[in-house]
Amino acid sequence: MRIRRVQLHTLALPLVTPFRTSFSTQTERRVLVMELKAAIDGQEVTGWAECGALTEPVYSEEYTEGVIDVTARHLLPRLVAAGAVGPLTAETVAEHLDKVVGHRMAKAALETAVLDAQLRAAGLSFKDYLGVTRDRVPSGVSVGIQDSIPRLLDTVAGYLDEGYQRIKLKIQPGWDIEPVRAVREAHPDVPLQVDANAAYTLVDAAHLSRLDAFDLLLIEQPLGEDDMRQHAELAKRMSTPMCLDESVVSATAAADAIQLGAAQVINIKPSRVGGYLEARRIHDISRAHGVAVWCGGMLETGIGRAANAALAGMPGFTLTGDISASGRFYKEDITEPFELVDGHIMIPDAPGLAAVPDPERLAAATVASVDLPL
Ligand code: NPQ
Ligand code: MG
Repeated sequence: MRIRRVQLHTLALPLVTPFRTSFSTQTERRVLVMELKAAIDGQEVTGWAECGALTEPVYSEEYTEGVIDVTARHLLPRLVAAGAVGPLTAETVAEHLDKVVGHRMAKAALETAVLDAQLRAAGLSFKDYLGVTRDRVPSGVSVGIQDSIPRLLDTVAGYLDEGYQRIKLKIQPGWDIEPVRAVREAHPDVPLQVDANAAYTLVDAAHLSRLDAFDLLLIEQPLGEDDMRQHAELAKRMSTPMCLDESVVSATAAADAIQLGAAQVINIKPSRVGGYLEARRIHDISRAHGVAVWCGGMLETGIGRAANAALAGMPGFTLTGDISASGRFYKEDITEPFELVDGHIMIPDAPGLAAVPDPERLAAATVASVDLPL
């Protein structure tokens, strides 16, 4: 393929309700959407992708302005140069970019847009590319920190009425035991898990082990991104399965976490690990070790939600993911909205990986666009 044009659009999408976690309170999602035009076997095709990075480096070290800069200066020039001398396919992108250290969310957006263009040119759906046989996946929801427990109970009840199959509660010091107890007492049988976004340290082990009383599916990322050994230590002191998110940035990190006993479950986010191909590698390694995985979310628009639904259709995704309906976060998505169907999200089977954004909605949400020099 020959890359013809790459644009990065910055979109501002208001959230239906503020989303509060231990690291931020978001009222708007500012997201980068990549539009990549390429010539493939004589066809002019457009590949779409979105980048998981937030505007601030508070979930991970990457942030939107940094993604634009590293893509323009260091990633795209290498890809174009590689395409000029040899085969450029989605499967070769990571190798062409491996001299650039880190910047996984930026790399993921490029690899994903190339993969989307490639699949469109081939008339192949991402579902078929992955060999997925399911037509839908169960849908879970991530519930932010609320102002009060009654407010939390109302919010959870609303999501259960909508049909969500699993509830994830954000926790942090001062908002953990009591909110979880209240939800468990109100819903004795609901599949329930918590996510701390690295808000605790090993000093909190005894306190965190009090969560063992609530029959949780898992506790997600209680400790720091770099605290792999400490997660293994904490896992010995809790009966609740340990799940890693921020710490698992690659297949190698996944293998380390499993070997060390730091993860009994892994939250797979394609953007966090450098793309869907590395995400598949983590799926395969985890499955080989009998470690369950599920698909995490970065408040994707329909572009990323479509691809995540296909990935979550793979056999090793045995736990319900954070692939919610578009309406969980957005009053109006930029693609055809994803709706819950009996608590499930349907897996798209159209050619390509991403859902194509509606041009009017895309333009309406776009606050800035850069045309990257080739
Ligand atoms: C997580 N996702 O699992 C992340 C955290 C998160 C659904 O909880 C803008 C973009 C704001 C991505 C806030 C969920 C975000 C964000 C929180 C991701 O840890
Ligand atoms: Mg998480």
